[in-house]
Amino acid sequence: MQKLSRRQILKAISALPAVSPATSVLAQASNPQPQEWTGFAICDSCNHVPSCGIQFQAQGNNIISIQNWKENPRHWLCSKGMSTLQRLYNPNRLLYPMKRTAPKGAADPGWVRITWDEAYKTIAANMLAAKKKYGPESVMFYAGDPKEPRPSIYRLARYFDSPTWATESSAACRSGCMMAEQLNFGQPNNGATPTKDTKVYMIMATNVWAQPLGWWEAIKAAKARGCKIITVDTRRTKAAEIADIHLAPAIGTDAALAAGIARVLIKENLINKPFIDQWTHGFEEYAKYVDQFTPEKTQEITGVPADKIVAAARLWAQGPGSFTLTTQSLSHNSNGVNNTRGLLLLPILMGYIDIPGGVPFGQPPKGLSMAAFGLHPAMADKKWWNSPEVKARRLDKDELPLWHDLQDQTSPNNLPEWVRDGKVKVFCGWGFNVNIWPQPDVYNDALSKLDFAFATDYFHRKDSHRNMDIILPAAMNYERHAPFGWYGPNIAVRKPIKPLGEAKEDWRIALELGCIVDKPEHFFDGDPEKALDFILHQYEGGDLVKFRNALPQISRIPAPKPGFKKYEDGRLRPDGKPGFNTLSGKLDFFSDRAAKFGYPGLPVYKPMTELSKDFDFRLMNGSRKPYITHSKTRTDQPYLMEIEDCLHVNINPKDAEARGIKEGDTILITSPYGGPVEAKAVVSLIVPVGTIDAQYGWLDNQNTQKLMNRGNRDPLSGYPSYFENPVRIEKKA
Ligand SMILES: Nc1nc2c(c(=O)[nH]1)N[C@H]1C(S)=C(S)[C@@H](COP(=O)(O)OP(=O)(O)OC[C@H]3O[C@@H](n4cnc5c(=O)[nH]c(N)nc54)[C@H](O)[C@@H]3O)O[C@H]1N2
Ligand SMILES: Nc1nc2c(c(=O)[nH]1)N[C@H]1C(S)=C(S)[C@@H](COP(=O)(O)OP(=O)(O)OC[C@H]3O[C@@H](n4cnc5c(=O)[nH]c(N)nc54)[C@H](O)[C@@H]3O)O[C@H]1N2
Ligand SMILES: [Mo]
Repeated sequence: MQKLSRRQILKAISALPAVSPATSVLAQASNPQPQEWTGFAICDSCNHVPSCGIQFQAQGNNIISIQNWKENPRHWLCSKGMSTLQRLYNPNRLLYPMKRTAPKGAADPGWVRITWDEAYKTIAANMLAAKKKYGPESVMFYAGDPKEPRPSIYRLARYFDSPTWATESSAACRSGCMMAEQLNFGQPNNGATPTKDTKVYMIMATNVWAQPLGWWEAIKAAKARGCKIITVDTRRTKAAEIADIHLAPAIGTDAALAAGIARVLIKENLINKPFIDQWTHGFEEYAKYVDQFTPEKTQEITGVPADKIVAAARLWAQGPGSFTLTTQSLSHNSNGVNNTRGLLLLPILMGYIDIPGGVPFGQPPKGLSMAAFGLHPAMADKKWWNSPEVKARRLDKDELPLWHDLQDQTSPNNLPEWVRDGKVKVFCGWGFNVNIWPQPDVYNDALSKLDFAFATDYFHRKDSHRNMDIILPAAMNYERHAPFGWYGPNIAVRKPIKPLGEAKEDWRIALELGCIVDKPEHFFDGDPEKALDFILHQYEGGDLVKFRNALPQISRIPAPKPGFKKYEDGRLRPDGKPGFNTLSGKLDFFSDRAAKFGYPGLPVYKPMTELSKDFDFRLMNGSRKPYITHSKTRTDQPYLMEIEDCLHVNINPKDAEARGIKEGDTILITSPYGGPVEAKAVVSLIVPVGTIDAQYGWLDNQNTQKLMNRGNRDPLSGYPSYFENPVRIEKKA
């Protein structure tokens, strides 16, 4: 894609009708000035769903300014949110459907503009042909990190009768941690911000810069109230610096660290034995397992000093305690799910479960699921997804049996093998980024061998779209109705502008396609507003128009009353029995579900790939920065490029000195699997000796995904081990 300077962007923005002074004078002569009005949108720059509210001023269909939507529970805008107007009015936007005219493999696909009618007809014909010839499973539906389109694609896949539905969350992201939560707690639970009753708080590998800004304010306020903080993070981040105790385990050693802390708690009789006896399963086995993790042995494995392990255990016992685990990185190593499970046993050992100041078990309004951003069972038809007949047709059934059991999204990490074996023939993508994967060329090669592929996106992406047959222009956050923002029982509906060019909302694209390949009555006649209204009407008083008329106020839908110890009276289980939603009905130290599929029942420690003489550094490939999101906030929002315009890698001062590397030097990173990748060195204490960290999402000779071992995955989740890579570094001559 063409690179744009900030000046070029500003020039292009000012050339848009009604923003340019020259046009507006002309317009005034013939037409009255377009009316000014206030609109409401939801930011999607980091996809920390549900995301932050934006209020904007528009004149006619042009947005002239944005500001915080102060009635929205999430109303702090960060640098990424602030620069979304540059993305909206970026002259490189994809605004029309395009089809390729050159064969796959050609250097230039030869994109030409087509009508929506031609695009839909071609796509539908290919989907239906593959369904008839190879079965519905051969048509794969995929959504990238964009969470917002997902409910409509779920529905499309369901009525198309294809369970081959995957997302970036089934390839990577947080569902690995969520699996750990499901195994220990029986349901997703990534903790909560500390309340006034919280005496000790554990930040588990969660990056401040990856959180909505309000989270950090809550941590600072808790600290000021006297709440003690323990941060478990390999790097010395802001969250580590605010901590009373910072535990910095080597990558992928958290199960050992947790076992070491658990051993101290048990030996010093600090655990909550009555709670454990009544509400947990497998404690005796876990206690026996952790006995080998003496503070000294735990130090040897994790690098965390033995006295800090003991001090952390004693501090943790001074609860009530709670935690945040919104991280993805903890689950992105070859023992990721078990490392996460290990840490998640610490609140269970103390009985900090659903008590004031402890770990709440939230009860969202019935049916609303955080993971899918407003996805409602009535919209998704969860019964269909979870039926044995549909589950049996999943392509990941034998590869990842535990994942398959717990999740309704298919893991797509074996896409190349499925294409090779003729299992997938057509690819339908919304916001698809081939560079989320280790060795992206392997995936691109597979895409080139499909019968047909299309993707919707804000921009044309040279890597991801190289093997697409059609690309479709997606409307941006300011231009769409769907989905609504959801914050507990609070619902934020939008008041958008009309899409620029011929862009369409993702929901509209999925629903309109559904009308063609299936029946309009299943797809709200292709209208996203009707779909939203349908979801809202599942609740007493829910109504799209009513909620929109109430803006800027946020509307509320009925939700269960909050309360504590919900496990005592059956509020956590669908069958209404006391306990938790695991196979044992209790909180699981030992997971019968994991054991049922041949995995260890306990969250065991397993060593990471060893470093060697030739590859003597560990590369953490993907730590978040405040102004970068994945692959997308580069030339899309050029203001952010001014802050950082190429791949930067942190290196510890000791390592830098030993290698004669200075701040700003160009370094080359090589692994057994690829490289060299070029980066600028930042000499910083944020990383420990022997470890460097990078962002992913930079392209070409800065693309760190080429350094990864595609075969090294967590056997429970199938997730790639983004944070575990042995590499070599050298200063570029
Ligand atoms: N090495 C390494 N790899 C990783 C990770 C890591 O930490 N390290 N993290 C993993 C994680 S957690 C994630 S979430 C993924 C990132 O997931 P990706 O899927 O790479 O996410 P993005 O780069 O945000 O977006 C992908 C594409 O969607 C387009 N897009 C954005 N919003 C929309 C929309 O609303 N509609 C449409 N149609 N298109 C849209 C963007 O323009 C972009 O081309 O990467 C994973 N890969
Ligand atoms: N600005 C910004 N915000 C984002 C995103 C973005 O790209 N940019 N992406 C969004 C998405 S999709 C996601 S999934 C989240 C990700 O959010 P996070 O996972 O919180 O962010 P990361 O920086 O990848 O990792 C968090 C921390 O884990 C530590 N860590 C890594 N490996 C280990 C380990 O093995 N053990 C321990 N103890 N610590 C470890 C890292 O040092 C890092 O500080 O952020 C979301 N928010
Ligand atoms: Mo993610």
